[in-house]
Amino acid sequence: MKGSDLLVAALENEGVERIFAVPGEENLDVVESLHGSSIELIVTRHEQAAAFMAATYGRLTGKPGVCMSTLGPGALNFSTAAAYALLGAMPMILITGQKGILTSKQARFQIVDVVSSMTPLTKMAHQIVSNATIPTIVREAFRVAQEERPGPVHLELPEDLAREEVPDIPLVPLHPIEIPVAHPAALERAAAMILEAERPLIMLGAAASRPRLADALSDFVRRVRIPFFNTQMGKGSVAGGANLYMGTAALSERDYVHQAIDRADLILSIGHDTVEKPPFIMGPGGPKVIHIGYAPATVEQVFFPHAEVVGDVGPSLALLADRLEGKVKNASALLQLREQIFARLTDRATESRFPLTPQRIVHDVRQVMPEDGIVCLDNGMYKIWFARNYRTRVANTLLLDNALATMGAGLPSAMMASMLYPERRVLAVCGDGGFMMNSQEMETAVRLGLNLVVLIVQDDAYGMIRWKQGIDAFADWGLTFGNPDFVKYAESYGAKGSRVDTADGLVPALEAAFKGGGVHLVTVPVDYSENTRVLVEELRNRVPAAA
Ligand SMILES: Cc1ncc(C[n+]2csc(CCOP(=O)(O)OP(=O)(O)O)c2C)c(N)n1
Ligand SMILES: [Mg+2]
Repeated sequence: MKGSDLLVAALENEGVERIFAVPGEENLDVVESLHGSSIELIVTRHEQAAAFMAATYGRLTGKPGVCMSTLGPGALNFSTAAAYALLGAMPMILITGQKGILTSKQARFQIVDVVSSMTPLTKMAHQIVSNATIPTIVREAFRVAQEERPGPVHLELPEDLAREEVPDIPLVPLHPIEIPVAHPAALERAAAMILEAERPLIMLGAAASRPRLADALSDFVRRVRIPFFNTQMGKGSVAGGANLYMGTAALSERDYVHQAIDRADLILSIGHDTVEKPPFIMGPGGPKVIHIGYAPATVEQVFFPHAEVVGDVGPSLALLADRLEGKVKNASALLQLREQIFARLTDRATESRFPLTPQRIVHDVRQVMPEDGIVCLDNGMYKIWFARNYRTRVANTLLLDNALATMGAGLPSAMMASMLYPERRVLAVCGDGGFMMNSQEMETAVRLGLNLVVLIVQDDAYGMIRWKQGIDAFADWGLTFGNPDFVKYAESYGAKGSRVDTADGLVPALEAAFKGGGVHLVTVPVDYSENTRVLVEELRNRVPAAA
């Protein structure tokens, strides 16, 4: 057995099913060890996509996804996705190769201090310097990546260690870990505050979307019957609570959902992670906030809770519901605002304008997606519209990144969702800018035989930045570009392609794409004049709610 065999055995011990990679020569021993293992090697066309896929595996399963690259250039291509997983709290293991550390046969060729570059982007970054430590380091890496708050861990395996013969070193067994539940005093304090509140409101944040939390969270909302809104990354976490949903805070203030937020005197913030763009701005005189989370809140200029319930969120919420069920007399105080909030959100959702309005695109996508269908967004202007207007009823059915908010993750994250849930409809929604940042992965998607539809929202521009340029009264300059013929582009990968050229053409195009199976790209032109009309002018004129 050599070092790479031991590494792969340790990964098998952790239940790893696949590794996403762009290998370099420094990884070749590991590649050979994978050959004889139960782990599938999936090569991508850019390291960024490999790591975005591994991170999304972690996000959707709660278990670390694994990706691998070579030293220097390959490892540096992991940087953005490491930050994506760190900010987004997605468990992931990044393995990179390195030149030998015992000799220096190629001097400094391709050598970058990768561990140092990964240190600020991961929960832990470590060079393996002795094969004897592989079993413990791998076990520690998975534990650290998976435990709250989850995130990426980097391991560097130099090629001479990978090649070196090792004696049979026992692997470290796994054991289940239960996180402590919140202290009774914290539960009593929170319960008292909620029972005293006149206008309570629940906010579901990013950590509310942890896969293991879905049922417990839904039970809590159903038992206490307090209306809820969510942050962008908390979207979709309550099943069956549709009549208590008040909206999504896609903007930090002045949106219609803020009519409820501004009036609330108590916000029960479940799993809020301040990596997200603020869902509302706290200030003196605003509502009281109780933070419920796996970890204590981070105190920020715009978020400073008055009480905390820290511990395993699911069981802690059950204990809180035991103290509250049937007793929250003001639970529905804010519920009457619901109808007027939704009336505003559905405005122009069916308008027959061509190019299509963003509202129409969101509306039409919802028509073709079943309840359990998964929409994965890249980053661009349409993300605000989807976060605001797309209704979700099943946890983790709208995957977006409101943490690093990087472009380029939409397609890889949808590919991962499609691999994990081949029986569900999966749609990537990308701008023409973001799609082209990782569009080469169309080849990977076709090669893997995925069923996946990619919708490109086409405005021939970096639309979101162009919009902000306009808001800030800069001249409309410099942010447009040309595009390939997307239909031909898709076809050149062996995928299918279609173009929407009428206002009513999106639903049939998406239906046909899903029914046809395989990888299918649909491009739809968008009329982004709605960005300013609604998100600036209309909301500017909205009368803020009196507290
Ligand atoms: C990797 C990366 N580069 C730049 C940005 C800044 N940025 C945010 S949105 C955006 C424009 C996105 O353009 P596109 O994908 O075409 O979507 P649109 O806004 O036009 O719908 C840019 C450049 C970013 N978030 N991530
Ligand atoms: Mg664009």
